[in-house]
Amino acid sequence: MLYTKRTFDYEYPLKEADVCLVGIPFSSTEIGQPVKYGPLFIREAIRNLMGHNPKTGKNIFKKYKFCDIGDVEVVPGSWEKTDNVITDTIKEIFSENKKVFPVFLGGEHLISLSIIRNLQKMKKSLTVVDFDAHRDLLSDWLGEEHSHITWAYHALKSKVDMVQIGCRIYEEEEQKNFVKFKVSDKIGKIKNPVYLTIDLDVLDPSVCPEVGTQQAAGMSFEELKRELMKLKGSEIIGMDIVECASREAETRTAHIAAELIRTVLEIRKNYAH
Ligand SMILES: [Mn+2]
Repeated sequence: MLYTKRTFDYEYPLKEADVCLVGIPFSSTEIGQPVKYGPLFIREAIRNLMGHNPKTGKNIFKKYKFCDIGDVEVVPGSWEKTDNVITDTIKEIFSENKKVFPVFLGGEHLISLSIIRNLQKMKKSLTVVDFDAHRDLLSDWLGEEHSHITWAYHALKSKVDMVQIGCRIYEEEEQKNFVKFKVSDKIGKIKNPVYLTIDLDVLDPSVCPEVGTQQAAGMSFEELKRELMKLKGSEIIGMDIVECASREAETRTAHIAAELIRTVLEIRKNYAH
């Protein structure tokens, strides 16, 4: 008998899993706090997560089969090489299991660009629902195209629809791009498959203090949950949680991240397996 501790009490092989965790500890274009330990400490918080939610009566650990495939081997300093590695990993995941729901743990927000481009190729139409204090809609930053504050601009150029919630500071160029690409700031009825990306800085720094770039006057946890509830009935095909800058275990930011994963898994349309 093996007595070992993993992220989930029981882990299924990827082939059989409903949900898989994928860490992407990329932290190379960050201006503020480094975020490379996000996956490590969010995993630690998931280990402490209770499955049963007394408010909803649901228990995600009974409903879903989980697996944790570990961290993608990122190439520090090279977005192009890291993008290739993420692309290969995503292809491999879906060739093993077409229906698995991937939960990506960042890492900086730029990782979402790679994920979105890959999902868009697979799905043809895709709506990205982006929770973030920032629009990330600059075309470049100091001459560099690929950055955690330009990813959304480049995602829009690959023809996805986008909804941005919680943005509270942006440059004039970002506002122009917001209008030009017809980004919405409300979650309405979404017919396309949805990819959800949550930058933890959407929450107020009093709720999530350890993030790449703090921004005052953010959402409360309850406000964010209410917005997420509007996705009930949408076909959410994957998600990420990015910009967790925790540097030790048991921080409130990592615990909030774990709780958000639970919230999304509870509201997914195909909850009842
Ligand atoms: Mn962001």
